Amino acid sequence: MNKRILLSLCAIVFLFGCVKKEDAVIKIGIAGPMTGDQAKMGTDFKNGVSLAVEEWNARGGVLGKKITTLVEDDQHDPKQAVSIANKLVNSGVVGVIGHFNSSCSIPASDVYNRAGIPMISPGSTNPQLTEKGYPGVFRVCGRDDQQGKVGADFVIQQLKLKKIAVIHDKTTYGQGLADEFKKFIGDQAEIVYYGGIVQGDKDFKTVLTSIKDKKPELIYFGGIYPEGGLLVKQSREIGLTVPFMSGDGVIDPKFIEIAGPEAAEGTYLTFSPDPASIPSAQSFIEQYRKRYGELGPYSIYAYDAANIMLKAIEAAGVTEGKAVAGKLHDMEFSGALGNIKFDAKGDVTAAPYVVWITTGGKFVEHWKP
Ligand code: ABU
Repeated sequence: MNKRILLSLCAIVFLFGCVKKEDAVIKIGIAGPMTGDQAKMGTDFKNGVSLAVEEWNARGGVLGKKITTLVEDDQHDPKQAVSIANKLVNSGVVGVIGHFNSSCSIPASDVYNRAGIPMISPGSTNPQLTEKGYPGVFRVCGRDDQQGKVGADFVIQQLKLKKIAVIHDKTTYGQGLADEFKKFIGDQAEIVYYGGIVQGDKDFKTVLTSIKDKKPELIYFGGIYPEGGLLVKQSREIGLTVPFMSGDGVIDPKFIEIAGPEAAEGTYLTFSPDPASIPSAQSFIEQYRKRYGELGPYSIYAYDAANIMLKAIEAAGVTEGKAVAGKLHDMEFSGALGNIKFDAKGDVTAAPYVVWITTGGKFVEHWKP
């Protein structure tokens, strides 16, 4: 055999080996903020997905193959999100669970859509994510036009307030949620202040002092817990004692830790009902606590998102994105959160937001619309 034929044979054997190795496992991407001030959210995602994948692997995997996860950190930065989306696509993932921030999920969804890889976000609530009409984009959480309405209804119908200040963090999620809340308040109350802060800033006393002068009865914040905690803490420090209200980006124990339990007392937050009262969630809660400690707000959403993705792959009988997305659209899934069905856009058909209150250093369900 001459040298050239031998080299060609070696190349074929090498390539065949690579392909075989790629096909030996099914890869699922996990994307979110794994480092930085929102790392708690990324960690909750990773834990929830990992638990689901361990359970599937203990039952033999999916389509006869073991499942592995590739975890990527978007640092809640849209550019980084696009970069890691490309990295996940090039690494051969067949589906992605992520991202957390709407400002990351939305640009990353362009990448996954081009590659034909389905994504399920456990926690991105900005409406734009599913309004693009991508067939492979899903979320298991609700939307900000739903939670913004519940927040506004609570303030008007329950608290009967007439003067409200609205702050946001200028992000897709934060400003979007603040605008939804403001839209649903409409002319039912006076918005005495509306403005943005910069995510990552640490001193908000100047803006809080301007707000104090306007004498609002409540401050609504669209944003995430690092800034939410500081805003509440610093408002108390300048003698601004009116209640705060925010959304699902703030409902994490980190908020209470940053604000301090005394300052956080009485803060209202919109989020889904407590999984502790959902019968189908009990086994997940027990297993998660044993493995990782107390679950975060989106741990159970990440767990359900992973199970849904794997059930769709199993039902499709292949990992090809179009077939999997078709199953995601067609099937009804029974998860830890209960039954989940996606509509034509990739949103869940039911998103029951309620109002929680922070009391005694804990979050407690407070009002149901
Ligand atoms: N929904 C909570 C914050 C994440 C996001 O939608 O940006």
